Amino acid sequence: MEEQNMMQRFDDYVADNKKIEPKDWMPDAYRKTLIRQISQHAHSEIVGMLPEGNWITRAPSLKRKAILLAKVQDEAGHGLYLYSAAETLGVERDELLEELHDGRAKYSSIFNYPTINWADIGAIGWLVDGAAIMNQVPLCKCSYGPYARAMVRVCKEESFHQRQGFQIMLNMAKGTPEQKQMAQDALNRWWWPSLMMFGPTDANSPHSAQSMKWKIKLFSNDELRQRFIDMTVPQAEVLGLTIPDPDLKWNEERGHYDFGEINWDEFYNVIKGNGPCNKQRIETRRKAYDNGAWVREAAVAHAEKRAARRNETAAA
Ligand code: BYC
Repeated sequence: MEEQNMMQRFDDYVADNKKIEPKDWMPDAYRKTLIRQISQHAHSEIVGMLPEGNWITRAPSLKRKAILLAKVQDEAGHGLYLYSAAETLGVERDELLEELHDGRAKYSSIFNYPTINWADIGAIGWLVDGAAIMNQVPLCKCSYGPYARAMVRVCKEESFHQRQGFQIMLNMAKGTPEQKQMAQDALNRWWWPSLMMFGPTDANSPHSAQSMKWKIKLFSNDELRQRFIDMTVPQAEVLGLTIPDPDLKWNEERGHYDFGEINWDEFYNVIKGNGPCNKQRIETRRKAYDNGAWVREAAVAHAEKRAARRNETAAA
């Protein structure tokens, strides 16, 4: 009976768009889904630092270096807010990182592609952060309070990231013919993987229906993908670049762009661990974790010393 009442209260909260908070009762499956999604999101942020971090030392000017450094630091910050939000659900950060390191937890497919030249940094900011914003703005209104609140700041920072990427693309697209060609080549390589970021089609998305009932997801994978395409095509026109999809066409009746078939075999292959950079990404994260052990130990020792000192002062 008690459980039934709690379930009723939970359902009413979700229906009324009230936030579920860490100490509120919640169904086990809701908690598990949130831990899965928030931790995968956190992993995506910290793995997402790697393709761009690769270009900090090679950015073409001091100004670009400073901007890129700030962006990559922002992604680390996003990871921290998200791991903290996951911890409110009763998991330990170390457990989550272990799952990333041993391949049990996923992270966004997009970060398994290489950044081979400077235009890729523009394409990531423009397309990858653009897709991230499209997916994450609705999460600011999701039903779980700590996740929703973390997303507010993340989204503000992502919109700065998107603009810096677009500006790199604009500079290159309006530059020399070689620079324009580099920008086009980056668009060719990042377009389809960016569309895959939204996840499988609704018909093939096992978690969507339940997550939408719980208002963790407010829009489906296909809805958000379509919105992203509709927003991005006019931006490519401003850049004077061509989206690498011969089937892309405005559909007056639908009021949306029609687009070509996504290569789902490629998507599933990448999320199974067989993309161009999966092994390298996990290896780099593992090394970073191991090399950072002394920092974590020092921080704990420092906190213990301070607590002991506080106790001594209080006892005196
Ligand atoms: N890559 O039933 P579905 C960023 C998995 S960070 C890998 O639709 P769901 C940024 C999915 O996890 C970007 N895996 O699932 C950072 C599930 O697998 P499991 C990250 C994917 O959860 C730094 C299975 O496929 N954003 O933008 O309802 C620099 C079935 O899918 C992908 C977030 O994490 C994928 N693309 O919907 C710059 C946002 N897609 O768990 C930028 C929060 C699906 O059953 N997450 N899978 O083994 C979400 O909104 C949702 O989790 C998703 C997937 C839309 C991604």
